[in-house]
Amino acid sequence: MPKVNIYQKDIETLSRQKIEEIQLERLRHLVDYCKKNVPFYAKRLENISSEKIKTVKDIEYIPYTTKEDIRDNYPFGLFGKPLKDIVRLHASSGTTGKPTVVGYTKNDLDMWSDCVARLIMAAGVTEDDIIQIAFSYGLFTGALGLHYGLEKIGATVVPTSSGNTEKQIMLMQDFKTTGLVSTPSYAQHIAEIIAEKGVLNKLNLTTGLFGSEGCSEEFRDRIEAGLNLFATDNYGMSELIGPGVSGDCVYRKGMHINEDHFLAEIIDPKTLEVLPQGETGELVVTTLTKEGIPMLRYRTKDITQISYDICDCGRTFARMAKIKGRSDDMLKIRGVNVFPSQIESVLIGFEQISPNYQLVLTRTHSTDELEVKVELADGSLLENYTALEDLRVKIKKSLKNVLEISSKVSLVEYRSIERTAGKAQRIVDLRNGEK
Ligand code: DLL
Repeated sequence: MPKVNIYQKDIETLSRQKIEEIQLERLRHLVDYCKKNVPFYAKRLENISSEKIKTVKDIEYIPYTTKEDIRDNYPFGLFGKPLKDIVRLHASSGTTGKPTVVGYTKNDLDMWSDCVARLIMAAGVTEDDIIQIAFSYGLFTGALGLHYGLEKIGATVVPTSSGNTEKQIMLMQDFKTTGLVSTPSYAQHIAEIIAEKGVLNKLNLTTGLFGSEGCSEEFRDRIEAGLNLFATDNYGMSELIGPGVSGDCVYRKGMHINEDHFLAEIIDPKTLEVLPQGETGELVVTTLTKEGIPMLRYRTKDITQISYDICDCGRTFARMAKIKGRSDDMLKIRGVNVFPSQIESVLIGFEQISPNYQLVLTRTHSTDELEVKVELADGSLLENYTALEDLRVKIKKSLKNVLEISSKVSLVEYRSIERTAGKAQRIVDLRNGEK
């Protein structure tokens, strides 16, 4: 049987000029497609035609699309194809109200699995790998997205889904699983149980394909040590396709964006102006080839920066830095902007605590208070009040240095912060009623 070669060297090493030519052609087609097939866009783009788009930069004529636009057109109002051409639906659950529904045509599913396949090959996965998918299967795009990409390159997929950690570990041993797909926080939880059982030396893990939530480099180092594997990060979101938008190559110097399918911009989330190359801001993405629910300049709310330099791996597709946070997750505390990822980077530096933490925000007499709850790594310090207090003060000082505001630090017992098999809930904002 011929081997599938998803590493499309001819595409992944195109010159910047060629990439932009492809993007321009696809963008112009997309504008026509959206105007013809999506009444919402027909109205929005009344004064814009594809002829007006002469360079990729002319994308700036097009208004942004937001999550609210998708919600307002619930469930299928932004679809570019009738339901008879839609072969799959997924949805992401928001904190409130109706989910955001997305639809895929057959072509979309092909494109999706190609994009994921490219990223996982760049991360070092091959057809010889046995990969356990510990994302929840269902409306969430993570599990099926990775599933089809992995099958496409011929890897052996073990669809364990999330949860049932003991069984995950048993199967890892019995099947000699080489790769794990999960959120970083669930990977860390699996690592904790492996340590308790003392079975790390019985595992064959080599690669972690982690994504769907933030993970600092320091947290990644912990996971790597706990699972004895090489951890990579990949990024995506339901509205754009699911996983498959960008991912680490083995150099891990930023996640390569599949630029022939996704056109990325960075904007200032306040002024909404497009920022010059290299600056940090909100990621805005246009889906260049998606048919089911095409997105023009979708505001992701994710904060990152993009580099257009050629990577050491030879790929020319632009790379986005690890997500710093979400613009709507950014905590404004006593006038200072605080990203949970900054706090995580500080906490991870302390060996005596586990990487599980929670940020609790309260307001007393109009003043915001931040409590950082951190878990002790084990019970060894529990009776030693001097050592505990010493640790608490050290963490508090380090946080103050980085955040420039003071916070309350509470040390809590190991395992007292709830674990999830999906995305971790790190922020508890009680300032205007719990979020
Ligand atoms: O989480 C898609 C996905 C699944 C990506 C599996 C990677 C792996 P949603 O549930 O719609 O889709 O959530 C999208 O998750 O806007 C980010 O805030 C966050 N996110 C996704 N990947 C990363 C990442 C999937 N690698 C939202 N680092 C996005 C940080 C991430 N945050």
